[in-house]
Amino acid sequence: RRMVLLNKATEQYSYIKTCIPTTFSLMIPVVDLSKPDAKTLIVKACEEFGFFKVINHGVPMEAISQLESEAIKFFSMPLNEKEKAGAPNPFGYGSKIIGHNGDVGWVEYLLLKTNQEHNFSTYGNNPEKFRCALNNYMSSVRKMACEILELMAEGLKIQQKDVFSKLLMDKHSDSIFRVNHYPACPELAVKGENLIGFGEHTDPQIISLLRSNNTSGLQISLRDGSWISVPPDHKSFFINVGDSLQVMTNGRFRSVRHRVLANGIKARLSMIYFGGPPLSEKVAPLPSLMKGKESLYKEFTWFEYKNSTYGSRLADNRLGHFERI
Ligand code: GA4
Repeated sequence: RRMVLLNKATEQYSYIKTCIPTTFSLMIPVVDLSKPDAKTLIVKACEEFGFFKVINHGVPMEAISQLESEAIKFFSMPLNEKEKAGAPNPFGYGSKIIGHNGDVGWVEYLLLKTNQEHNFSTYGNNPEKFRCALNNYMSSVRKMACEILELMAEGLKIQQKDVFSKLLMDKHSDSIFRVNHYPACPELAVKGENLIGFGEHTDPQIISLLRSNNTSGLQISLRDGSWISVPPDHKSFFINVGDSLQVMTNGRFRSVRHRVLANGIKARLSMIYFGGPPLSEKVAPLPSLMKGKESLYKEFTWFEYKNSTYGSRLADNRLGHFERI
């Protein structure tokens, strides 16, 4: 009887059969931001994986744990309380449904704009505390994002150090913040299958900075299409190259395909800062990186790319549409 109920609860999600337990990869690049070789390692990691882990990131553990505890409090409220935050169209609380085109996952989440005041009065029991924790965390993570983007510019030998970072610093920067909660799903262990928490995709923005608790689940796809599990590390940040950065580097950096599998034993909580350009910004290869070569991409603004993104399915190859043949 119990199994039947549980099956009902998860049948609408896509199961994928992979080997359990997943093997953790030891090949994920680690960049120590306090070391002089950081810029070289970042460029190498962005070319090979579009993904790396950052230590000595400068975000105070205090800011991280404060936001984490506010998020845990929020997600532990009854559904009707959480729904008071409003539906995620595009900013608010969402459960199971991702985007507007039929994607679902074993996840609930909060989506927010980073440079716009939200009506926080509906966020949990102490909205002011939540708002402070969020603002504090976001400004610290944006600072790290800019440091990393400046190291990238240096590593790519671009004269203008702030070519990328200025887009995140712009007051019209279209950056997003997301908190994902993947509840533990105990029947998975019984069935010996995996359940998709967040389906495979690439991030459309420039750069994404992810921090999670110590629960596994994140996987990245390698160039050969194989998936590797990222060992969780609650003290570090994981950085993704987004589609826009792939375009700005004319394909030299790769936006990484990634996904999250639900965990049978522990809940996973992740918070991600998606650094995006202003809507009116042209997303195009930097002239100094073309070296006489043609752009691999058609011209588009972030507004145009974002529009096409929101009309797509999670797993779609969104850049394909903008490639020059
Ligand atoms: C993936 C990256 C970010 O989480 C996000 C996601 C967005 C959403 O959840 O609303 C999208 C997804 C993301 C790409 C394709 C579309 C839009 C869900 C979806 C099916 C906030 C973003 O910017 O793009």
